[in-house]
Amino acid sequence: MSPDFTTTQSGAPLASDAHSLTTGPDGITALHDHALVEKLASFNRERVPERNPHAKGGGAFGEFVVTEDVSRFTRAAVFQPGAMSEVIQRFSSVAGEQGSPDTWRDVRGFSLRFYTTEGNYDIVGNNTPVFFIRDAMKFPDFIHSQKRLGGSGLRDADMQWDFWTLSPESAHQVTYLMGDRGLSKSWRHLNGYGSHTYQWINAAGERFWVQYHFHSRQGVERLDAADAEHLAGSDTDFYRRDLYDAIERGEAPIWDVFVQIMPYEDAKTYRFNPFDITKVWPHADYPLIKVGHYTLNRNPQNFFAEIEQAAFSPANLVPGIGISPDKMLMARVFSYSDAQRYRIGTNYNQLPVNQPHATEARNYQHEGSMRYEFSDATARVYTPNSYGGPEAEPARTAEGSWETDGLLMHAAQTLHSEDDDFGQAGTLYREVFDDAAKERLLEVLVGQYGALTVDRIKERFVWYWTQVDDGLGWSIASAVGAPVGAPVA
Ligand code: HDE
Repeated sequence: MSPDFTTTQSGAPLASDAHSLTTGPDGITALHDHALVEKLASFNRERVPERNPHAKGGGAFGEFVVTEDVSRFTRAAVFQPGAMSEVIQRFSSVAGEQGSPDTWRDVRGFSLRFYTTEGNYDIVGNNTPVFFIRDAMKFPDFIHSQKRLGGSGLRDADMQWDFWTLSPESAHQVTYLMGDRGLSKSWRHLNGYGSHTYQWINAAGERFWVQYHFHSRQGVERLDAADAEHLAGSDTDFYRRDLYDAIERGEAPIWDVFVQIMPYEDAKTYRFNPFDITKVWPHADYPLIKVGHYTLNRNPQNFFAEIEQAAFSPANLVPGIGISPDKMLMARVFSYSDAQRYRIGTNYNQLPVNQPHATEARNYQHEGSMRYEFSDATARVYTPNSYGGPEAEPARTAEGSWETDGLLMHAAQTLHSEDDDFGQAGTLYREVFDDAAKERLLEVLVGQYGALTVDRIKERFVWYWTQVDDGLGWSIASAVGAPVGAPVA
């Protein structure tokens, strides 16, 4: 008898792997065929809700090592000289569903978790340093406009450009998206960014504002639009396969980790609002400072358990690192854990991929759906207690902080001297894109215009790009035979 005989989920041997219980070979199926009912019921429950957005992705594990000394800026254990931490990274597309082609033009998600000795630290960023909007109130509308029409269930260029051109703060990110970054050669060939401003706190309690940059040692390479279109049909999992195969071949991809540091006081008077996620901090003002590098060298053993159930959250912070008064970031700190409770379940943090790996979780939360971890019978389930249970030690936390005061209101952010919606988009186009990249952008935009069917959106499209750069707007208008002028509405 084989030791590997199949069983029900409660361990009893199965009578058959292939035949259900019937009255004779051709008769009716018995409802009390528990093995069949259990097998079909399990199958019906295989899918958990996909992420909304960032549904299609893939990832791997690896190691981060700190090669430089940035201890003057943060006391976080993960960034102390010589520290090594296990990491997991997930890359993703934003708008497409789980089965969507990897090579559709999109921003790419860049989620990184450090399993540190002080708890899990997640940086949930993108392959662009900015974002489409600057207030979380607009986020569901933005994502709706990029997904599918309510009626037909189809994706729709009018809907996308309607939202973008009515939200001019999107211009910087849309310039990235329509440029070469919208079609990377692979996940290995893109840079990542924390995108928001975060706070670092050093051992003396001094505070700094910080932005993260992750530079691919594989180089930043783009995919030709024609190749991407072909791949979208012939190999929908092109990026997922590329990463998996590279790691299996022993070609572990590496990213160098840098930060920009802004002294705490500079934020008040800097020429841009430094907490506005639609802006970058020019390197001339705040140069890149090297921290270390990480390597992705281990593929998941099980895609569902370790990648699909990986629950990243900007709320996963560690001592010496905090958030900033960026309205998007403050909302994300709430939103992600909420998404995981719905998507995976109340106790999602107990799953092996989400547990702390280099320390342990200790608190008085207990029970709830699918709870399987528990303390010994003498442990108290409340605090304070007089039985020696764990207690908070505030000195360990080194939380972020800033002064805040004011009337409660719904308002746009405070403007600094050079704050506007189009300035940095224009700089990106004129000073960062070379002539060939400018040509490719024009070609993409002319193609996008061609997919529009509504006149007022077409008008706003030309106006929007004229605001980014006059010459670009005129080039689009002359290529598509449209007038240049202020949009009707
Ligand atoms: Fe996300 N985002 N997001 N996002 N996001 C999600 O979280 C959300 C934003 C990003 O690999 C969701 O677990 C809000 C900026 C990545 O698992 C959801 C706002 C940036 C991923 C969510 C933003 C991102 C997500 C979907 C505006 C880059 C994939 C399921 C305040 C800096 C994470 C989930 C992974 C995923 C909400 C804006 C990047 C719905 C409310 C800005 C890389 O909770």
